[in-house]
Amino acid sequence: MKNKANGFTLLEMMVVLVIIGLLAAAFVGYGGNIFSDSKAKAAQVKLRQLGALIEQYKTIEGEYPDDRLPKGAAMNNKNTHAEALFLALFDVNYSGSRPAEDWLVNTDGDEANRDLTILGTRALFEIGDEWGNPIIYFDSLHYSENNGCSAIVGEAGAFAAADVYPVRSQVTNSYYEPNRFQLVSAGADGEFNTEDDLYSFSE
Ligand SMILES: [Ca+2]
Ligand SMILES: [Ca+2]
Repeated sequence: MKNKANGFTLLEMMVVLVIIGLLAAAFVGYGGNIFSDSKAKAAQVKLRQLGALIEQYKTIEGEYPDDRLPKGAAMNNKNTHAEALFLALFDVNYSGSRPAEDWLVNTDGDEANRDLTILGTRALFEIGDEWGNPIIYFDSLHYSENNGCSAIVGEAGAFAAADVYPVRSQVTNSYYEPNRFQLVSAGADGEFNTEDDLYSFSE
């Protein structure tokens, strides 16, 4: 009897374990949400920072970066609108600020056929979002249903292509940022044209 009074019964142990399990599950769910929310916030901040670099480009060069690749520069027709922005900001003759080099990704793995940037490689990079997918850039001069970009997203070995277009308001049917530019990120799900996509013009 003495031993029993000092210990736990099996039932008491099970109740304690269940409570610990419930607390752990609640914490993981809550913590997980905080984590993905803060990553989405960081991604939105990155779009804003990249937008500021593009505005600086316009101040220096007198126009926004072209979202079309130089003729014959690329070996494929993927990620063109992301690569064109990269080429503009990393151009040898460009004197403004550039994105940090650790922002760069190359999800279609291509190379330019000549030296086009200040970098010591011909890798035709894209500027990547928080999840390593290319940020697609549209110059308002070329907004059109015909000016889409075939974007490559996904982890190594599981790449998928998606067609991305400049975005219109569903209310007015006119393009957002008609005199500036649009930046589009696939968001946390790594897929373009879904609800969690992020835009330079949204809050
Ligand atoms: Ca590329
Ligand atoms: Ca998405």
